[in-house]
Amino acid sequence: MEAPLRQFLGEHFAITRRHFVKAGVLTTAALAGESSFAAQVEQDPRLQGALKDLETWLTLPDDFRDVSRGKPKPHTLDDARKKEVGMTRETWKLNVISDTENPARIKNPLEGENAFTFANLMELAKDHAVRFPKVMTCLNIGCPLGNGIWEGVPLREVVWKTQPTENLRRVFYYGYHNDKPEQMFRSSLPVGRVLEDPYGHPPVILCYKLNGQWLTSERGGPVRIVVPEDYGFKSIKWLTNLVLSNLGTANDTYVDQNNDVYSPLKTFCATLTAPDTEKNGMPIPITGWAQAGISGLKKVQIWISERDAPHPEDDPYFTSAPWQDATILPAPSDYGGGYPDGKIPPTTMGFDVNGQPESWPLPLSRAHWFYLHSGLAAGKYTLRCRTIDNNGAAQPMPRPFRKSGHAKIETIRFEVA
Ligand SMILES: Nc1nc2c(c(=O)[nH]1)N[C@H]1C(S)=C(S)[C@@H](COP(=O)(O)O)O[C@H]1N2
Ligand SMILES: [Mo]
Repeated sequence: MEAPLRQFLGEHFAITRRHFVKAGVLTTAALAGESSFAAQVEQDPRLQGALKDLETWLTLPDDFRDVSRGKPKPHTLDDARKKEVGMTRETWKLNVISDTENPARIKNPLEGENAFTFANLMELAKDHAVRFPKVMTCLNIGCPLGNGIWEGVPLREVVWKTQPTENLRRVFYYGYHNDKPEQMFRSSLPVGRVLEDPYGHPPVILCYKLNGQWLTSERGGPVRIVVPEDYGFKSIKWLTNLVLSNLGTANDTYVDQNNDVYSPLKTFCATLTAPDTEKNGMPIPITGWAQAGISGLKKVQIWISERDAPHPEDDPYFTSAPWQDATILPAPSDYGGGYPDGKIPPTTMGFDVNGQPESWPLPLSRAHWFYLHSGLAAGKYTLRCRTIDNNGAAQPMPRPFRKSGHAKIETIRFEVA
């Protein structure tokens, strides 16, 4: 067995053992289970290969999938044009004003000569910069776009600079879109979420770095909003305007597209290596990723059934099926993402002073998992995988509706010859 895999298994079982000891349920059976499992992995070169091929925990900034609108997409403009329209750190300007239709009372709007610059942002960063892991996921795409460590200044620091006094209920914001109103992509938040961080979530930030590197134009640089617990549509790129408003309701572009804009990240999973045509009686390796939404990630489970086996119609989410627990990969020693040595820098939220995660899987980010099935007789089969969140809800519950974010149970058909 290769050294990294051996290390991975060693780490994994050390963590499992610690968990069992803590829970006071360490038994000789559990220990025997560990070593027989390690032996199985050792004997399965396909599983070893699949584990080795898994993407690193952090995605390289250039490997994120892109969800950019605009004709042309703003990040494709040439450097001279970017400079002209404020899409460089040297020329970036943010206007923070009161909404003309639903005015909030503010004493010090930031616009024109008084607009907020990148130098102003770096000044605030000295005292207020934070960084935290977050998976970027589109509400309308069934797969995370990438997992990163986002760095920035809490948005409230800039809101306070305007000296708001009353009638401020909502903050809405948009970015550069070729100066064409019909291309604007806008998002918004209740001011309370900007001013305070509920449930242990990191703050909403004006983000300027991803994985320790300046935010690229494609990722929304020089500055984008990042909302830790929400889907991607809240994290506006090429930010240019913040509007402080007394509007009492959401006015996101996504509202007009029949989306549930009050829906934070869901917990769900899918496969990366899935069976296709398998050999009779041979072990079947399965790997995948899982997203830990606002209710965390307790388990990933898989279920393989004979293709045409009947299932009760009143159980659309297969809750009565014999699901089996998969193994969630432990924290890696190399987080990837372009960090030197794959190490997490100090003072990253969710990690301790030594760069070790305070919990695992980390909330609002991505994890990987695997399962080794011992083998099946010839026939046609269906594989499904699902997550269980920390409240015990099995995917796609507790929020199964499509327009509040993807959570459908993945279904893979395969054959054993
Ligand atoms: N200005 C602007 N910001 C935007 C978008 C956009 O089209 N324009 N797309 C949003 C959507 S719907 C998603 S899912 C995320 C995707 O982030 P990414 O392109 O960095 O992966 O960006 C969001 N921010
Ligand atoms: Mo999106």
